[in-house]
Amino acid sequence: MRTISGAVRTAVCGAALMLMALPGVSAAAEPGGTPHGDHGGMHGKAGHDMGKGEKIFSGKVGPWTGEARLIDKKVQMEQSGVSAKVAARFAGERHLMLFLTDPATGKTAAGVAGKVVITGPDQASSSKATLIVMGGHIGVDVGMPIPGEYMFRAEIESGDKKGSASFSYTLK
Ligand SMILES: [Cu+2]
Repeated sequence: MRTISGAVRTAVCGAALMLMALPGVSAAAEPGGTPHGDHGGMHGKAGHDMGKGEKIFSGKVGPWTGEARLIDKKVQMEQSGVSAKVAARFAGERHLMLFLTDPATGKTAAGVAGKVVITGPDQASSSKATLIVMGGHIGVDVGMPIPGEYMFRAEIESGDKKGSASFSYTLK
């Protein structure tokens, strides 16, 4: 069974999908049907922006205004039209997105980087993942295989600016 330590592994996958999101790199270049190949669509124009998924946090993150959203990847895959078999591979996986804006300009904060520590319902397991820059947000795939409360602590920095936010999500 997958544990939330999977978040570390999927962070690597996030780096791969960043490359895939580059213009000129078509989804056809990916081996079809692999979970990683399916990621491409998620960061395409059609999806994956503010407003997607479920808002699980909004508020100040140091000098920035932040919003965190969680996407159920299995649901998103089902909606994208892939086969039920492919979608089923994403069961228990969520995509965490953190949107940071500069409150003075309302624009997306540039050059932010960060990490997030996720503690699962059993308290014993926690993992730290790097938040990858993905267009208008930073994010990472998170394994959330069992129901219960997950705690997130995000540490964000950009140059000499720093901020952190803690929030939780109860998976039913
Ligand atoms: Cu993302």
